[in-house]
Amino acid sequence: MKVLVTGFEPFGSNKINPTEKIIDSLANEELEGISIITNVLPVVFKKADEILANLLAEHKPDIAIHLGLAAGRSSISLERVAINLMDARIPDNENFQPKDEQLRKDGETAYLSKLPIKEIVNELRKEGIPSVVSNTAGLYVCNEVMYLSLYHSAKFGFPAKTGFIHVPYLPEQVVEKFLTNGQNIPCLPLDLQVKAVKIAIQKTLKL
Ligand code: PCA
Repeated sequence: MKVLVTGFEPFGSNKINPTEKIIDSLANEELEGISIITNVLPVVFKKADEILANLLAEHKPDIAIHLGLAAGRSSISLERVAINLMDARIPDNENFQPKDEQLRKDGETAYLSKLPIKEIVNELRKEGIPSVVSNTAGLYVCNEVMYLSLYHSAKFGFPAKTGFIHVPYLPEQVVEKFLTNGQNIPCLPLDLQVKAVKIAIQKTLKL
C-alpha cells in the first residue's frame, strides 16, 4: 500500500509552513505495512500542478493526503470539496495571481473528497484533537492541489482515496504575530498536528 503525503513551503507573510514540519516528521516514520512517499510542494500554481502530476505518475499511490496551512483556523480541517477555479487573494511565490481561471477545461465543476472525512473528524475528536469538516479549501494553491488529485483519481482511477487537510498555525507563529501586531490567533502544537495526520492515514487505510 502506497500513501503519498504532501505539504507546502512557506508563502505570503508566513515564514514557516507547519505542513513542511509535519512532512519532515512523517518522512522518518515507519507505519506498518505501508510505504509513505512525502513531498513539500512549492506554493506556485504552475509548479505544484507539474510536480503533483509527476509524483502521481511515478508512484501511482493508492492514497494521497495533501496538507496545507489555513491561517487563522483553530481546528484540523478535513476539506469536503475542491472547485475547478483559481482566484488568488495574494500572488503565489512566483508572483502569479490568477483571477477566475479554470483549472481543467475537461474537469468537473467540483470534486468531493474521497477521504472518510467524518470518520476522521470523529476519531480526532475522540483523541482530544479539535477537528471539523470544512466546506471550502479556498481558491488558492491548496484548492488547486486537492482538485488536481481528485481530477487524476476520476480520470485514471488512482489515487483511489485522496483529499485535503488544512492545519492551523503552530504556537511559535502565533506568538510572533501577537508580539509584532497584537493579533490574537488560534494555533495547534506540532505533535498534535503530526498525530492528527497519522490518524487520518490509519483511518483511511482501514475504510
Ligand atoms: N496554504 C495555502 C497554500 C499553501 C498552504 O499551505 C492555501 O490554503 O491555499
